[in-house]
Amino acid sequence: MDNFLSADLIRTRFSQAMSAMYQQEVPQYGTLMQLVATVNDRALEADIALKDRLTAADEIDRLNLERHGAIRVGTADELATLRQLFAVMGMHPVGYYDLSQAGVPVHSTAFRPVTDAALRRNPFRVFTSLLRPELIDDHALREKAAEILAARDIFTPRCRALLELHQQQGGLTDEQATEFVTEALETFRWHAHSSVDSQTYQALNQQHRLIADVVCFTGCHINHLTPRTLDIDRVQQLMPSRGIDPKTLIEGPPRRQVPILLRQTSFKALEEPIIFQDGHQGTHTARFGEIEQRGVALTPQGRALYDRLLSEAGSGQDNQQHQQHLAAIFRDFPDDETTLRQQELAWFHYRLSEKGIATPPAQGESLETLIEEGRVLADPIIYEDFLPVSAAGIFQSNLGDRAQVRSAGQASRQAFEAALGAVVLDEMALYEERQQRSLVQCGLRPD
Ligand code: OOG
Ligand code: NI
Repeated sequence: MDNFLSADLIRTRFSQAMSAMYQQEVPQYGTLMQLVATVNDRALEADIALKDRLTAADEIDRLNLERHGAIRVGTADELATLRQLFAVMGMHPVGYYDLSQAGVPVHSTAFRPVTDAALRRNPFRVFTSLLRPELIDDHALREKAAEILAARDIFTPRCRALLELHQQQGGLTDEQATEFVTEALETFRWHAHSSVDSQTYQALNQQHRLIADVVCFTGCHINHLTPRTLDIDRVQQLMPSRGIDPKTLIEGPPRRQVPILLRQTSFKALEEPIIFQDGHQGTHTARFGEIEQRGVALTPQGRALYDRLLSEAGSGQDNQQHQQHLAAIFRDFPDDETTLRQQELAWFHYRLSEKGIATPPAQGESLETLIEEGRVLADPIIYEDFLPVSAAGIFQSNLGDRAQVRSAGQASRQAFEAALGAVVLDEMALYEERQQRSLVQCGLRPD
């Protein structure tokens, strides 16, 4: 049916509406956005080749838009309904992240677009965590949390109705999509009124800050949004000059010639006033701002090397020292596209050059020869997912001194998928498929 709005467009409208709402709710996030825009402009001025590349790829206009956000939910029903809500926007659950290993009582997935075309239009993703109440060790408190969660509905009735309509019709008209975005946004709005009394809040907060964050409100407020920066080191350095308090370390790999995976940093969550059911006033700390810089996606071999080097590098107390140390350790990770490709450490998208279109690959010609002759071009496939160690670092930076490291729970992908009502897609399989398809499109048979 042609009169339905595309999922890509609904996603774009939704991410823009979310951005506008969040900038209003958290003015410091607006300040971060401005800083990012300034640093991006300067990076483009300083690097004409980069500017040309982004212009050619049609990315300049979308440069300062958010690349991801994050939420935390409390029940299987909430997670399953979110899956339907994000599906309307062409976002599907990819990957399973177990954060209990890092002392955070949640497990997570990322709702994101999966096809080349959808990612090119708008790669907006939402990192979505489900609370694991079995990690609350006080039995009575666990029951109480379950009771509070069972009594709330984080979706508006109209949002639920539109989800049903979408299922019946197979899409939404322009008008319905507009209404859908407005209604869906309500789920992610901040509530200055907690849905519990101050005592319950304190008890849950004592167990773990995240438990209070998930259980004590009537929605699953967006807890951060994350624009793309072209120079994360620079933004990290400049944050204090704009009155922004950054987390100590930039997470992920070091700065490199060929960026890999994902580098992230954030400012620390703000202490915000809230009012409890019993009229008492208090504060809650959940919302922050983050920035990210993405590089090429790694194959399983590449990822294994990354994980090994990262754990070898360990953590640090000072960002500059940590980055130097990381850079030294990561000398063992090849840093040019040709080697990354030939050693099958990273995924690439292949396409025919003009020369290749004029003289298409013939049977028996090897990919290497075609690339050497300039008939086939290889572009890095950008990493679209998240990194559990980095995510844990972001969580931890907001849990404060009182955050005790809890006993690690067992990873429970099956339980997560049962709650979700679907299996999560395998990110490696998605990257591999995209690479294979590009080879087929070049007239090459993938091996
Ligand atoms: C999510 C933290 C993880 C990321 O970018 O790795 C994350 C949260 O605090 O809910 O957003
Ligand atoms: Ni994030």
